[in-house]
Amino acid sequence: MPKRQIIKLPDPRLRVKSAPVAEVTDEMRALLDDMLETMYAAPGIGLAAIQIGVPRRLVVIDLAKDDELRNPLFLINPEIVWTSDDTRIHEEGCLSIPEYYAEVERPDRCRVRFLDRQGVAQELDCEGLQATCVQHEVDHTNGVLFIDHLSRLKRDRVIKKFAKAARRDSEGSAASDAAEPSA
Ligand code: GNR
Ligand code: NI
Repeated sequence: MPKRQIIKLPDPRLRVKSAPVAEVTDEMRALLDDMLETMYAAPGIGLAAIQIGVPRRLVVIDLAKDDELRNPLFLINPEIVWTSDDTRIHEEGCLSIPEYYAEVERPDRCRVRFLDRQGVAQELDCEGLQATCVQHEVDHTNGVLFIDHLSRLKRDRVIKKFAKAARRDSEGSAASDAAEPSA
């Protein structure tokens, strides 16, 4: 089960709407296992397939703390079918937007409908951190990032910062390529 590379802002693939999975096959289960390993290694509490560049509606979540047993949740074709009117504010981060954190207000509770690893339809009522995480991941399957829930000023500032860093990185590698043509 190899670990995969996590794509980062401003990679345009993060804005793609992922396609539903037609059937839960061994290939899909292998992909879920890769996602889980990638998420644990990062480390993170959730990961959507698009974050490893695969535009499929697949999500893994594990909210267990370091000293607790692993408790992975696999969501295939997740769909939020109900949200509460009451909200909560949580400081969110994203493995695709490293080292940036901001408070996001979302419904405190939600119900998510999905297929499990065996392809069986399930519904799960979520609240608190689990509800926040499920909504964050379902957003990813729709090409939506947590920064889209911030003010335009804050969002534009983050996007600019990451675009600039990406430019700097590519210029840096171009410069070192030129400096060491034989390497
Ligand atoms: O690891 C993660 N932590 C987190 C914290 C608050 C709200 C959402 C998250 S999800 C994030 C991993 C990630 O980027 N998933 O898409
Ligand atoms: Ni994320």
